[in-house]
Amino acid sequence: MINCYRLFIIFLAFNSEIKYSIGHNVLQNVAYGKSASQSTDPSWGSTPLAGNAVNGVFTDFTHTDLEKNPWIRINLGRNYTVHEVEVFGRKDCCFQRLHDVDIRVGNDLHDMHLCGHFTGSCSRSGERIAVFCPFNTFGRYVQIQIVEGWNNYLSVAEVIVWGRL
Ligand SMILES: [Ca+2]
Repeated sequence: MINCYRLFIIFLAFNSEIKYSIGHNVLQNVAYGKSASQSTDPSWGSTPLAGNAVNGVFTDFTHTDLEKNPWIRINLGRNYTVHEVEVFGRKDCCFQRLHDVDIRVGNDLHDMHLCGHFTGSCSRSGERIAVFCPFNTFGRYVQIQIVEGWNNYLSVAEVIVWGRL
């Protein structure tokens, strides 16, 4: 039952008012519509911009250039308690490119703390990586970074950050 409810939330996550509760905490997608940046833009000058990660659309995507450790970062605009981060892979192709990621949260870009790590690669299109952060994870920035391999593109369809003030 909980899983069905969560799926319903995910499909409606474009609406920043969507909430769910863990215990007494009511959580919102605090990433929706916020500022996002990525380590590089594609060298071919196309337009898969970092903001595509937080626009509520699951059929578009972000795209870096080829790098060792590409990242995408979301500036939540203020500090939030972050409970969970969900990263959705591309649906159209290349889902295996999303692999071995660290998800970090912090108040300061020079002092980011590990929320969780996903080992391996996505096995199907549009797959969701869900990471629950340690208790009392708090921060303004959320970063997803590939930490294995030498030649990586980072593409994500959407990032949902479940948090609260
Ligand atoms: Ca998107």
